[in-house]
Amino acid sequence: MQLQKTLLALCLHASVALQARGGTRGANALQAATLEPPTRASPTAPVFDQVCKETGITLSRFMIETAIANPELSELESIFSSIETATKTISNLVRRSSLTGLTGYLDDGNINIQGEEQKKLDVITNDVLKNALRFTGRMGVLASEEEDVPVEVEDESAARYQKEVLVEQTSGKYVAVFDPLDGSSNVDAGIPTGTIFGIFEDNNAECEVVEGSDVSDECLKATLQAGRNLVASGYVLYSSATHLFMTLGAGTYGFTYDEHIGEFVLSHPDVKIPARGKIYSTNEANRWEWDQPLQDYVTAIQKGEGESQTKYSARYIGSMVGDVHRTLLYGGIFGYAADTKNKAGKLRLLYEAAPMAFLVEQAGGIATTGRDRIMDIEPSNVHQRVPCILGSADDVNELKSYYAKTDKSADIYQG
Ligand code: FBP
Repeated sequence: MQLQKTLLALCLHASVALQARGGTRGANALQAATLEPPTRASPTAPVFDQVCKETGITLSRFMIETAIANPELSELESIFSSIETATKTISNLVRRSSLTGLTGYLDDGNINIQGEEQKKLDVITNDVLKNALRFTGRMGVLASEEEDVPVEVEDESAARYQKEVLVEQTSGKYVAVFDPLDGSSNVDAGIPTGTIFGIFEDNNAECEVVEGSDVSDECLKATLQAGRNLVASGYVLYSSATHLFMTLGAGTYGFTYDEHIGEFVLSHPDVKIPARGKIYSTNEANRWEWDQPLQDYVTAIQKGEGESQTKYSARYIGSMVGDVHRTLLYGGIFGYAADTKNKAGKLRLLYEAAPMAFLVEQAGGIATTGRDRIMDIEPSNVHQRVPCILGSADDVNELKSYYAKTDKSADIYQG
């Protein structure tokens, strides 16, 4: 209850700030939320008694206040600052790519572990984010869509400064999982793309660098964690505006990049996904290869024969970040289901589905395979795929009701 009061207080202050900056969104956020019961203790939401009318609440200030309210999360401040710097750089690289020759594929036609030919921007954005996270000195392991195996980050600070103990660690190192440029198949056409990230705690001290050998089991264990263990996740959307949406487990917050001051500024406090929407978003070209329950559900909402008796409209960008962002704000349902070709769907559990599921759940929505909660799935492989369907609670529950009427053994995805 105290958390709700604090969040409401936060929204109130944020809405004051927004009104000062001419936005009205805050007012709508003052609704009670039905959050999934957290598996980790929720942090205390930051409170902003005063807001500078010119600056608003920047992401840096949001994280400073979060660290004051939750000292055990203080290291997330530098981690988010590194993500902010990296994604501002990526936003610039993507925006100017047609001018700087950064469109297209790598000259050597490198294929990543997904079997996809890597774009120039896939590799460059991966390096930008990887380096920014490494330089925080807080990371133990990094796992990326563009890295075949998790990258162990060696702590060279002692060697660099010839000092035994340098940085007092209030908690163990962290693990970052990320998709540096989601939807990169769209980037050369100027279609929205994004970066997706998730942060886990890595209390696994045995994760040591072993020169020339494969990734140690300890480091894999540190990386292969279920979504419910995430301490933070978010995405950055590179589109008509650059938005950063994030959660620390106490609601979902949206920031918009203000080029004038070079800061992400709070524009969507305490995001609440509408309980039901009128939009479905999926690659319908796969429809005939889907499970029957999914085909029946989509037919019903297309014909206006679903629970709401409303004819749904279709929207599909083909970049998960873009489709999830719209779904968070407008409501409805987004998904990349299993089909007879992709028996586990297409989206990757660790650095696409789980981080997005955390955000959606914290905004009052649901994320499922059709049967199971995405956040509870234990990954067994860094690049493992999972059917991912998420969105408004009423819409996703309606879809789940179609699966519930059938036996799991008939499903394409057997988990
Ligand atoms: P990457 O671009 O990071 O590989 O992500 C996969 C993705 O592009 C998602 O963003 C998107 O939802 C999906 O694949 C689109 O797949 P399809 O082209 O088969 O509809």
